[in-house]
Amino acid sequence: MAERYYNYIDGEWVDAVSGETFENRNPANWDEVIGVFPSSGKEDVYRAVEAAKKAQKEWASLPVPERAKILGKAGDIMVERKEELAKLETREMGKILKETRGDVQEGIDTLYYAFGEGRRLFGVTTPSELRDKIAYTIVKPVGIAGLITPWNFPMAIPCWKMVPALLLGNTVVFKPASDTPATATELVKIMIEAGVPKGVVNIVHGTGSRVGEAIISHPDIGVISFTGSSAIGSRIAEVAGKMLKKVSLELGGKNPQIVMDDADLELALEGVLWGAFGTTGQRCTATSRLILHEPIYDKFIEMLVERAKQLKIGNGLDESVDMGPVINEGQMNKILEYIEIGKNEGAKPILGGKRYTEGECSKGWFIEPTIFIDVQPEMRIFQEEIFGPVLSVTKAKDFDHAIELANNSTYGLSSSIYTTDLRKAMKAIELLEAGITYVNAPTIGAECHLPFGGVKNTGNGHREGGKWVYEIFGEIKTVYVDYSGKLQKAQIDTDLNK
Ligand code: UN1
Repeated sequence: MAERYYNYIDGEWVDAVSGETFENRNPANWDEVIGVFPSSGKEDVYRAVEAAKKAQKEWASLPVPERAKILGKAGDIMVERKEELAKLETREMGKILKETRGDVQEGIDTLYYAFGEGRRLFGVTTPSELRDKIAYTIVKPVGIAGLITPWNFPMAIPCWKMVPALLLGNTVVFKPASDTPATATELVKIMIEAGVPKGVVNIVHGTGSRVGEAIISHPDIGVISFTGSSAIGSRIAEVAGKMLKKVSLELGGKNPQIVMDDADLELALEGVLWGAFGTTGQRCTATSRLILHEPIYDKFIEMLVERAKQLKIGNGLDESVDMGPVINEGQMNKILEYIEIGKNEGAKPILGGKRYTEGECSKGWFIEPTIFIDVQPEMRIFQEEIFGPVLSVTKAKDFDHAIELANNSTYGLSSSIYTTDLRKAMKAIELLEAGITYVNAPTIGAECHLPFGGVKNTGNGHREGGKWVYEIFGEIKTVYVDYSGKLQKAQIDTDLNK
């Protein structure tokens, strides 16, 4: 029997008002049902918002270090449960255990970061232009945060959002991806066990079109944080923007790795294998474009194919496997469609390209690591996010051309250059249009205490991670204290031109 899961609203585990449910299955073995979840609608979201509203003032009135203590405790619980959570995550999402352990670890790191930040949350103190007056800033919560999270990092990304939201004193209505609702539920259970009071964290399961829409259009939700596709992000910006909510969007990527002829080719090879085929290519930071300097083009492709064809595909619970399935049948078909598009556009497929159905893999949604060479910038497989194990390789005449190719994208999340020439590395850092640039490292692997986000259509200017995420979930209050005992007129009493 599959486990039965519920929404958590106002401190109670409850079904959807409609009583409808949906199943969540293992992408490596579609026969295995992980759990049955409430398929919620607008009325469930409205109940969750009501609960979040009721709980918010009390929660915000706690001293920040008190809230931080609860988050630190959640970190301790997650440490204890790390292995079990990683296994659940691999079963529901497919990526290999090594990676799901990393995903849970990122959740832990985010919780411990918040634990420390609870005793900082520094503002600015600055002299006033007037005598006997002081000016400084404090940060207040927005109120209720609506969190809509993707399936590719089922623990880390919900933590990136929920943890800072809570630390600042917001209450939360959380809609996880319907492909990974079990891991999300475990996060909520951990928060409860750590001592988060009722109504502070509410989880509502269901589809984007019903639950997501209800969240983004609810007038009482003041801030929306979303990670997912640019198409949905743009829809959220439209609805929430019109209602003047704060909106943070972390969207698509088409991340390039450049390899120059002076690079350590072995290192660059390890980098691209990890960047392109780690998480089965399903990261918004995944390396989906490889830009090779002409003199090493043929040699590097040979090295790459040799290694990529050895990647072991299979169930992520098997420690010897390198690459798990893609998330569901729909995604698999979309990726296979892109592979057809690439062939029709005239790119040359040199590895993979097919669904993989050997042995047990016939029960799941597996795709071979796929490499196209001779990819031109006008092709769709160069421009569009595929979100699967498909790498497009393009030749660059020289350094300037490599940068030009890398920047030929509507996205700008991550980027990477492999070179041993300091001048080229520094120039690339300056010129690459991306929120993140790695030097001699792959495009994936952001650390939770640094800003995470991108330029162009990758987002709307916000950064998650570190202290920067606190700008999303906080409202800054500027405080002026005048202790002169008289009316002082800024800009008038201080006119320096007088
Ligand atoms: C994402 O795919 O949405 O830097 C985020 C990385 C991960 C985050 C990916 N830590 O690859």
